[in-house]
Amino acid sequence: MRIEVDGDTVTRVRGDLDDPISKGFICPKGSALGKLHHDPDRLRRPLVRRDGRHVEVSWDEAFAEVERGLSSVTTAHGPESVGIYVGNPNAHNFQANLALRPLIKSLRTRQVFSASTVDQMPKQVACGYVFGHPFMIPVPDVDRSDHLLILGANPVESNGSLASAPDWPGKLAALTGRGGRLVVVDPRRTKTAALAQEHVRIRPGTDAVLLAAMAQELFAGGLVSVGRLAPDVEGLPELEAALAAYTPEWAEGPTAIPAETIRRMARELAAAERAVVYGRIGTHTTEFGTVAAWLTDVLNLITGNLDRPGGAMFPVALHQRAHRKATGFTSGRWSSRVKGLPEFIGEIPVATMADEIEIPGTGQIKALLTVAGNPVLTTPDSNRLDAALATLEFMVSVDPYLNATTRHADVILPPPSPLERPHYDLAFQTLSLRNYADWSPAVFQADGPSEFEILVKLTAIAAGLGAGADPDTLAEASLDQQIATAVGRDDSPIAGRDPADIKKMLGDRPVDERIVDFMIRTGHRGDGFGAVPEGMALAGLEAHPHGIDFGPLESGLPGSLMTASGKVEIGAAELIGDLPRLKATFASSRGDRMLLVGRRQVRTANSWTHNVEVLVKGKPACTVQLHPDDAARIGITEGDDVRLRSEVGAIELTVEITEDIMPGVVSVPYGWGHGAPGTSQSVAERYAGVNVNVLTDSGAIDPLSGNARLNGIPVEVEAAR
Ligand SMILES: Nc1nc2c(c(=O)[nH]1)N[C@H]1C(S)=C(S)[C@@H](COP(=O)(O)OP(=O)(O)OC[C@H]3O[C@@H](n4cnc5c(=O)[nH]c(N)nc54)[C@H](O)[C@@H]3O)O[C@H]1N2
Ligand SMILES: Nc1nc2c(c(=O)[nH]1)N[C@H]1C(S)=C(S)[C@@H](COP(=O)(O)OP(=O)(O)OC[C@H]3O[C@@H](n4cnc5c(=O)[nH]c(N)nc54)[C@H](O)[C@@H]3O)O[C@H]1N2
Ligand SMILES: [Mo]
Repeated sequence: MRIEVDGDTVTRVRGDLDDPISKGFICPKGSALGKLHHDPDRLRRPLVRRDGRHVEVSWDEAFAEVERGLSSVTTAHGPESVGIYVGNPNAHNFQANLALRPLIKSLRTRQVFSASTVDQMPKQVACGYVFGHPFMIPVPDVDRSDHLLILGANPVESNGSLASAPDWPGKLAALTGRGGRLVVVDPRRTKTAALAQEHVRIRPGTDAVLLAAMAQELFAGGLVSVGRLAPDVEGLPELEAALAAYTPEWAEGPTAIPAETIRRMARELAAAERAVVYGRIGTHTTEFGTVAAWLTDVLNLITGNLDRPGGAMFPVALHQRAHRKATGFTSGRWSSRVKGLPEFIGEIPVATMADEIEIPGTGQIKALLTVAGNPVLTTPDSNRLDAALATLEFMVSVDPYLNATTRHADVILPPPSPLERPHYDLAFQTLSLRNYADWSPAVFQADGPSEFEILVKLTAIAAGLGAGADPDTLAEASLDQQIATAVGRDDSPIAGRDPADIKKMLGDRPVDERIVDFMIRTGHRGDGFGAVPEGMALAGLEAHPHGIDFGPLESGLPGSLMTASGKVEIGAAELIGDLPRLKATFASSRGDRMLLVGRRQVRTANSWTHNVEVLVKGKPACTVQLHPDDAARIGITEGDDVRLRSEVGAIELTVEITEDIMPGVVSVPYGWGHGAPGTSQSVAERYAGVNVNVLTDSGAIDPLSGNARLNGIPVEVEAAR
């Protein structure tokens, strides 16, 4: 981005035309960054709750309060009684990426929750089993594809998820412009569907059924062709056998897609020169999210499109090591206390967080940390969680806003704004449709601690070092540790080197930046601290202020596989083992109740950008969409207030009658429902909307990943009285 300033004031934000990846494309939220920075409601100083009100205090007072509150809980109930929830913005912040793992470790608790289990956990679990690592996620190589099948995603408005790229509208237009075919499967005619040659409406929650039937069609028709990877795949015969009964005729009932269409979709996919299947939120946040996530890659594999240009490919980040140890994927190393739900990637499902707070017993959560998360608006059965948070003995939030979640906190620690920290895409390079790297310096200097320092300070407090501990000392020790480990490893580019020399070569930047530099220099393109003279270091990246394009994605299998067998384990027993549940669930009609799905809107980001006027003003956005046939049947007309009722709650909002939505389905956007007592977001309060997660059921999860069902929720629809 190009950010123009006049002293302390942002005067203009534009895309960077010289950026080789974005070529100047920017989304509305990016251009509002200045407004976000200047938002008077954004917290600049820590808040502590005194006599039921939040008051500003100094950083020292705030940390002392954290130490007091946390140690009182751990002394009385042990470390297991402290929970932590980490939210989505952490993934966009390299400082949080670096600091969270040590923080969680120092808490010595298994009560670890994140937004992953209301999002991408099903894909991570599926990829964990099949490719050996939950962060080895293939992305659709849209730029070189001839046939793109999108399910349950609306990248024209969301800008792509687990598939990062600027300008999705341009990419999709280019694909169809060069004669490629775009097919979108979605119960709603989205802006993405509007660009497609074919929009297929599907009954919510049934993507796994559709994908199973498409794969079955290819097996049964002798149309499977794995190609180059054939010797590196395990489990295909088992998969074929397991899918035999999942015919298009069987799938027609559950999905509401004609068998003939399913056959044609499968055959077109197989016949295309280079094709790829890509699914997201609508596919993953369902009762069969993991199976659906797996089956998308089954289709990519059996059509010969896995790990080849135009198909599903694996990005490689600049800082990624060339050699990683293959250990395979395990889950369920422990279980949640109340419901016995298995652990995945070191955390337990956030859908059960309220259970862990409410239900007494050893290990009951008495204190909670939230870091960049707003679970009261973003996780299931919100009213219940909201009430549960009010019963905690102690709560700390690292967050720039006093909102639906943080209003329960005893201490709120606000990080600097995004313009007051440097930026490096530690997480999203590994999900990018092109290999690239970019370092953006901070625009302004922060006048409080960086988010890295805040999190390291919390780590020190949790480790018993006290609120007076110097975060730098702890962070330096962690960097020293990383250097020591690397010099001791045979496969490291700095094997056998003197740690002190390496440390010296990192110079005197802030320690979080030196950690990034260290990762880049020991990464697969790194300079190895002199071992590879033309290799990369952070300084070299900085010398390219517009970023560096390392080119299109490259094939990496089988060498990069991390499964224990070294093969693509496409027939993993855990995944095949869930097919009977799919069969049983859809053995008979599930009735004709209306089903609720979600939607995202281009000007908002989850629950937290609603306090910026330019992003919320205009026509009310938080409406329920209903098909005209349903509206007529229920007796509702445009603009009426409608009541939606699920197993767990009810909300009322204005109806928008539209042919875009499939009959039998209603769509409500998520992230809304602001203005609870004790919050201070004056703009969001005026455009409050309602919280759709009042309707989502914390008991409805995908058992393979613990992910919550956020789409395909049975609801009653009636006129509000
Ligand atoms: N019904 C339904 N529910 C959903 C979804 C859905 O589609 N439907 N989507 C799910 C998905 S995909 C996700 S990712 C989750 C998101 O769930 P969360 O991560 O819980 O929610 P966000 O709205 O992203 O909340 C971010 C919080 O971080 C704060 N924040 C913003 N920037 C920073 C920062 O730089 N540092 C810190 N410390 N805090 C910051 C904000 O003020 C806000 O309080 O919601 C999920 N919930
Ligand atoms: N503007 C904007 N951009 C965002 C965000 C945001 O809040 N606003 N959030 C970011 C985050 S955290 C994420 S994870 C991504 C998510 O990115 P996407 O997955 O692209 O986002 P959604 O708009 O939720 O798309 C889900 C689609 O699935 C459809 N759907 C619902 N149920 C089903 C089903 O059963 N089957 C099928 N096939 N379709 C179904 C819905 O109608 C909807 O169109 O977006 C990111 N980008
Ligand atoms: Mo997300």
